Amino acid sequence: MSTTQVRAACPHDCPDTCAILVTVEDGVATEIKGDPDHPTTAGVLCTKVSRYAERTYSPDRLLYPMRRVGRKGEGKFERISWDEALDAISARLKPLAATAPEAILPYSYCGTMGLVQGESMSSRFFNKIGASLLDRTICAMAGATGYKYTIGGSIGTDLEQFQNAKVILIWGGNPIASNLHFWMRAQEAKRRGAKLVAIDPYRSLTAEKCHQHIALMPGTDAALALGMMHVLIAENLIDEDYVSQYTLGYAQLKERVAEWTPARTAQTCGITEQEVLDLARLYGQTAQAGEPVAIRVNYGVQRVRGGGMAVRNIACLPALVGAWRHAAGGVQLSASGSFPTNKPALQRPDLLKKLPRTINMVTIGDDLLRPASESFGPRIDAVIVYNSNPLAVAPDSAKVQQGFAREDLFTVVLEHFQTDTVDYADIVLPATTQLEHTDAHLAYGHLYMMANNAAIAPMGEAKPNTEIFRLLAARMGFDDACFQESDDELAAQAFRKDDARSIHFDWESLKKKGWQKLNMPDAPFAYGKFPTPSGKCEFFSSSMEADGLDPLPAYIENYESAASSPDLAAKYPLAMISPPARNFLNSTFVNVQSLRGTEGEPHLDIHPDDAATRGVNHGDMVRIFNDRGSFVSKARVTDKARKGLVVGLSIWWKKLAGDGKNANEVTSQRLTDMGRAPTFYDTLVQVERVS
Ligand SMILES: Nc1nc2c(c(=O)[nH]1)N[C@H]1C(S)=C(S)[C@@H](COP(=O)(O)OP(=O)(O)OC[C@H]3O[C@@H](n4cnc5c(=O)[nH]c(N)nc54)[C@H](O)[C@@H]3O)O[C@H]1N2
Ligand SMILES: Nc1nc2c(c(=O)[nH]1)N[C@H]1C(S)=C(S)[C@@H](COP(=O)(O)OP(=O)(O)OC[C@H]3O[C@@H](n4cnc5c(=O)[nH]c(N)nc54)[C@H](O)[C@@H]3O)O[C@H]1N2
Ligand code: SF4
Ligand SMILES: [Mo]
Repeated sequence: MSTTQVRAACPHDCPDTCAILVTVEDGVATEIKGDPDHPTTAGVLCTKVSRYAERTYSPDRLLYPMRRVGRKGEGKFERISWDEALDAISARLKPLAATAPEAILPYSYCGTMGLVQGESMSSRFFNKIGASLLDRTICAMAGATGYKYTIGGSIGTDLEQFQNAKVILIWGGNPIASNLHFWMRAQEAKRRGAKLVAIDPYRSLTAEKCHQHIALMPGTDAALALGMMHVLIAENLIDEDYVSQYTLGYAQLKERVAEWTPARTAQTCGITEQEVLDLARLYGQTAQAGEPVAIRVNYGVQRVRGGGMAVRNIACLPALVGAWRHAAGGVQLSASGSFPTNKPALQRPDLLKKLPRTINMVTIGDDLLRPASESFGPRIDAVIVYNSNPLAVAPDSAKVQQGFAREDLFTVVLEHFQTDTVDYADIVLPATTQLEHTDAHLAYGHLYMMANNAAIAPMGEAKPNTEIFRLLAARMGFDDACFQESDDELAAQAFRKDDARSIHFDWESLKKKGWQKLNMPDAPFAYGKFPTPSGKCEFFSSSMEADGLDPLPAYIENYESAASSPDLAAKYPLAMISPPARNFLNSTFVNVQSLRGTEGEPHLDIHPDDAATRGVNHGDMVRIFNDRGSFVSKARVTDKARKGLVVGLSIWWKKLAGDGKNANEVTSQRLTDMGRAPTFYDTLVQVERVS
């Protein structure tokens, strides 16, 4: 028997990008564990990925190409050969490419975060065609944009420093579920005496384990940050020296936050004045005592109309109190901007003959239903989906479903499993999993470049995304040399070698070692040097002004709230959020029996008072609805959901839910204040018991 150990990296859309050791016995992956030597993984994988072998070897894997034989959505297919599949696809794409290339749309997101199996050969292929570009904004763009205006780029506190912080604000995140290796550091900080505060409308698994939980209403974080700044300034808890040397626009900020008294803040957020005062004092006084105060701000605050502004306001706090002076102070949103990736080399935008239109992945529902017009351009006639499951994850799902059900739409889906989206495909192509292909990774929660080696041979006739696009390129007659490059050749171009941070990047040695930390200072902004236009932390942003936004921190109400839309709130009085369930990763893993078994069935958490007025008892089936649609879940009557809020942990495969629907039936396609991002948690609903 031959036993080897292969170095891999977790491909999932999770900040932690764990280093993995795969034990392979006679060509079969028999054990998957966290690399004990990798500092952030520390030998620990989450429950989901510990089940990666179960997922890879699942009898439900798609193993060969298929062609639809039933109606769209029915999910009936017949096996065909790769040649037949590639011929069928090129036969449909060639005439479109010749006459209206923008009628072709790629639809992809982060099923894998790999730089190679994500957007490399695929982008080359679509650029060569001149297909519509996809605005990949479904997750992080609101916050990234607000953060960029303020700090200059997605760079922040290093994960490996958080255990030394004395105060950690966990703001709009549930790391026990979605950022486990940050939680491990926060726990260590707690053991060393740090105070942990969760800011979250829901008493999540994480909020439950923090010292304090501030349960504000969804979409009011920007106001809380303004109120904190008000108190910090009023009580002289700011670092005058840091502010004068390394920030821009303090005088205007001071004027702006003057109106955000604790009373107004408390009223806006649905919390008490004392909570506002205590939070600002804990943060400011600890900083003034010379101790590191840190913020982990996550995606929960961003999925509302003012999501960009919320992150911007929060990102102002560390500069105000001089927290950046400490390696363990500051704020982490995403580390992705620390990585000097070489995307132009991977994706080859130079292959574009002219700049095509851009379709926002968030509005795919409306856009699939839009006719050709002067302003829109050609109707979308072909969609190639990979690394994504739009039928389950995109908002306003009824529209998405209606769009993909169009008989005249040609849909190709590259997948591991027969997802909700696959059910609407004309041609299905089987893709390899991370155990079966090569990739290079960055991380958005730590600072290591990562390598993934293929551990086992592809299952059935599955092929890596890269190989599928290579074959399609050949079928289309694209003979540019870039369509010949191997996955190793692609991976070798993943990071720039002319950047001080990744100057030591070498693919062959990264493959052997598995991981390599970037060259970065421990405290990135201890002496200012923010990558903003002014080089300072910008309380006042001329770039925002130029982009038609308020240049100062502000509060932007939700589209849907009692304050902003009282008529709507009269019909639909409950705010609904649908954050990640612990055992799923977006809609990935929902079909893994053991993990779905742990989640049980779709639930809706509802406060006892809100349940009582609706005659809803614990365990009742309830219908959650608004003008966009409805779905059914089992009610859990619990004060984990604050009053006025309901929580449906997500993202369920529709077909694995009792009523064939999920939370995105009621979410909207409206976009955020900046970054063109979704507003999943800016949703009002009503709830009723169903018999
Ligand atoms: N297990 C698991 N891990 C995941 C994912 C997953 O699906 N499952 N998804 C991955 C992806 S794609 C992403 S983007 C990240 C997401 O990472 P996080 O942003 O950390 O997501 P959550 O863990 O849901 O934490 C969001 C929290 O924000 C709260 N929240 C909702 N609305 C608001 C609000 O308006 N204000 C505040 N302050 N809080 C609010 C929710 O109640 C929830 O507890 O996680 C990644 N990791
Ligand atoms: N209601 C609600 N909706 C949400 C969210 C929410 O919190 N609430 N969160 C939003 C967020 S943050 C995000 S990031 C999006 C996530 O949306 P998506 O990125 O679409 O994430 P997944 O649902 O995990 O779908 C990824 C798919 O890619 C497939 N895949 C994985 N690896 C490969 C590969 O190598 N090749 C191919 N061809 N396929 C592969 C997986 O099998 C899976 O079906 O959802 C968003 N939708
Ligand atoms: S999903 Fe996140 S925590 Fe789990 S193994 Fe992957 S990177 Fe690590
Ligand atoms: Mo995400």
